[in-house]
Amino acid sequence: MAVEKEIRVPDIGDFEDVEVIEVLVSAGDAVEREASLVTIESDKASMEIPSPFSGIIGEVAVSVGERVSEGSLLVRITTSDAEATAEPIAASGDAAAPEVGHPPAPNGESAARSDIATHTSTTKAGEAGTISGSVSAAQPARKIAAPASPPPTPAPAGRIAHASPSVRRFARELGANLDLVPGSGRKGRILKQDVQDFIKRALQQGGTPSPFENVLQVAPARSIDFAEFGEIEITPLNNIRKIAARALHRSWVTIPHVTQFDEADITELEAYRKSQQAEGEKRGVKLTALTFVMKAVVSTLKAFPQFCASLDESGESLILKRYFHIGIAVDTPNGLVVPVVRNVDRKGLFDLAAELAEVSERARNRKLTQADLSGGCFSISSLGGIGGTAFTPIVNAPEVAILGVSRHFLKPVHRGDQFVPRLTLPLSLSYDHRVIDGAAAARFTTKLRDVLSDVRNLVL
Ligand code: CAO
Repeated sequence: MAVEKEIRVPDIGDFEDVEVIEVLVSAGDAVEREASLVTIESDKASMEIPSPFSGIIGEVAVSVGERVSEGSLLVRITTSDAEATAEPIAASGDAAAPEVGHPPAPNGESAARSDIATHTSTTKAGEAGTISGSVSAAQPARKIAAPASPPPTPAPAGRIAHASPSVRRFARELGANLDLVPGSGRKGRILKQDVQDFIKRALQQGGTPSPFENVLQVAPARSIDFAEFGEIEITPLNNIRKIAARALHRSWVTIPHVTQFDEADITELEAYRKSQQAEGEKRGVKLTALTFVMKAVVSTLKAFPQFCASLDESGESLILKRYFHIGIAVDTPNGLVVPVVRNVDRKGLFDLAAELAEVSERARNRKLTQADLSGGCFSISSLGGIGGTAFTPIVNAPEVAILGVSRHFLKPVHRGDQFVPRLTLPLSLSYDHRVIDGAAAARFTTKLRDVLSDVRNLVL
């Protein structure tokens, strides 16, 4: 037999008179036990109140903006007898406020814990003061305290998605990146409807709504008959170019790039490099500036681990790598390839130079394997042997930064009361601004410049 029950705000600790920021159900909705009914938010925390029963919502007694305290009526629900007797809470019959201090139901407990774990781990900078958790009328609500040292970190760049745990869960299930979903709720809060609309729009655009794709709508390229304007020759692109083109295009449109420029004084480094030429000839290797740059990059990566990292697929976590495999862009007659030199931190300069020569030779002879091309942490693209003063390399995703090296030149540097010529190496660091702040990038190139300027850093 069906019975009507009232669901009220359970014990929410010290919170009183907190605002209802979302009502997640309407009259007539069929809800499962543990489904979230409303979200309430104080200045310290937001919480969802789940239903202790499954059933049909009869009346919703609160609306957004209303203030509630423990015992306030939220909804009336019609549930089956079996449901009502199976539920483990003290509230019974026409359920008044839940019993304070009632031992939690084991299932409810674990469900709530896993919920909290998920939501706190996905809470972002900028939301640091809002810790979300679920509370159940089946147990005294646990207060989810705000962090002891609160100051919410300002968003690194752009908007920070503000959404309740259930909306986050819903977005996660559908693969929608909340950072891209416009929020129509109060103060830009993202509602379930916003996620639904976002997915609908993405589907209408004919794509799969994955976190970083299909955010651009561009008109298709016009078909042009260039022969109308003069003589032409059509050369099909080889596979290397086609694969590189896809990867480069994807990185270019999905990664917000910024490039930081700097210059390193490599006068001493160059003198040392020249002093090692005879030794290099004996060993049959050419020690170019690039080998030193590789070592200097690793030493800088150790100081700035976020540059030796990748975003996970969801874009919600950063994977820091504790190994130092460096991709080197190699110019080949068939196009650009980026083989990876492994464990650069563990290799000496001559060994690295020999490996660099060997891997670039194989690249030019199309002898690289898939293993040679995978596992990189950070890439270097050196055009120093060719020319140019600076360029903006494209991040080699899923890496988060790439260093461009241009041709060194003699720069008059003012020292004491005169100008002295210093050999100067231009550096161009492109980085993924989702992961790396401009200040961190400037610190990175400053450190790199310092390491390169003092050759002892590289040879000791
Ligand atoms: N400034 C001035 N001279 C430089 C220099 C620099 N920054 N870097 C290298 N050189 C010199 C070298 O000392 C060498 O001089 P010598 O011939 O007099 O000995 C000459 O330039 C050629 O060097 P290299 O290119 O053979 O060797 P490398 O270690 O510097 O680079 C490799 C190796 C494989 C990275 C390079 O050959 C290459 O392919 N570069 C192109 C990378 C590329 O295409 N990047 C763009 C990708 S984005 O489109």
